[in-house]
Amino acid sequence: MIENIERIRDEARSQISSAPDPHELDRIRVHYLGKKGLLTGLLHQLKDLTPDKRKEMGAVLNQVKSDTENHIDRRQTELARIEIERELTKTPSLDLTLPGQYAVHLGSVHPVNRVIDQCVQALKRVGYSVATGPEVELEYYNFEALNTPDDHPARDVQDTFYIDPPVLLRSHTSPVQIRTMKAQKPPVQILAVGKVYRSDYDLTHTPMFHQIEGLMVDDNISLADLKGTLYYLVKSLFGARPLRFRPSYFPFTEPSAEVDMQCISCKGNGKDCRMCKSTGWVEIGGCGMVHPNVFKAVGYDPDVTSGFAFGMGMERITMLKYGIDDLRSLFENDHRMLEQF
Ligand code: 2U9
Repeated sequence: MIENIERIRDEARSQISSAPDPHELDRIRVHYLGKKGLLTGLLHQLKDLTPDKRKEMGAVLNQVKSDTENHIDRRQTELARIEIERELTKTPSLDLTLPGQYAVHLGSVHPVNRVIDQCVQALKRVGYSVATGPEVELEYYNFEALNTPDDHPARDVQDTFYIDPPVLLRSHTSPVQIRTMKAQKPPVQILAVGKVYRSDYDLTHTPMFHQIEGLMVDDNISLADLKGTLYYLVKSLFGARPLRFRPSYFPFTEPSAEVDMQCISCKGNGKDCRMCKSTGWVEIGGCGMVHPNVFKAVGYDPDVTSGFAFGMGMERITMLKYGIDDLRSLFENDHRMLEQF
């Protein structure tokens, strides 16, 4: 029996050492050590031996079995290493010059943010700094401190999103200026930039849009300062353009005006012009001198302090600047549209 064991051991060793892959190695393991394997078969034959012989042969057989298992483990590790080495030395292992499988869409600044950045940069150059405030506001800062009476239509639930009165979503960025003025004395020269919310949805209105508002407060601030600032801002966005100030009404400014810019598409002649509906002018925002009641609400003396304010909707300015005629395209985030900017 011993010769038989040694022959099987040597044969197993040689086969294990030359096993070319893990699959073949497994086949060899089953052949010798499996339930019906050669070494397992010899173990079963032990029962036919005398007790002394069974003990002796049993010890030899167990040693051979354990040696064979160890041999298989070592060959398995070796084959795994050979496989890794083969992968690493493949030429070329990884061709970095191959084109990717998918087109990579690079992000870009949204056109609305681009225009906001342009406004902010232009106005920072003439002394403004950006102030911020909450989008979830109180009626007091959004309306009351801005001289907007209780029965003003803007306060209606039809126009303003109330969360739980007096808590609402700000309908303009003006509460930022109220908070800033309450916290500091004149002079004040700030921009309030950000999202505002109005219950309005049609082809030209969205329930959320972006505003930029400017406020300049000091002694002797005049309507001429306001006009000069707006001419400057328009020049930096569109190039020098004629402006038109149409008298208007806002609760927080007096006098108040709506601001029109000569149409950049038809240059003001209005001929078959879609941009200005053939009027020669496009509305770009509103403005005015800060109402004395607003100064009183923030603790400034309206007899010594004066100031101007203006406001613009950024989606509208973006559409004018880039000739976009569908407001919805600014909200769809379609790559084909955004990649053009
Ligand atoms: C304070 C005092 C006055 C900001 C102003 C406008 C006129 C205006 C509109 C433009 C288009 C809103 O986005 S829009 O619909 N804005 O017409 N905004 S004056 O006046 C202020 C602001 C803050 C303390």
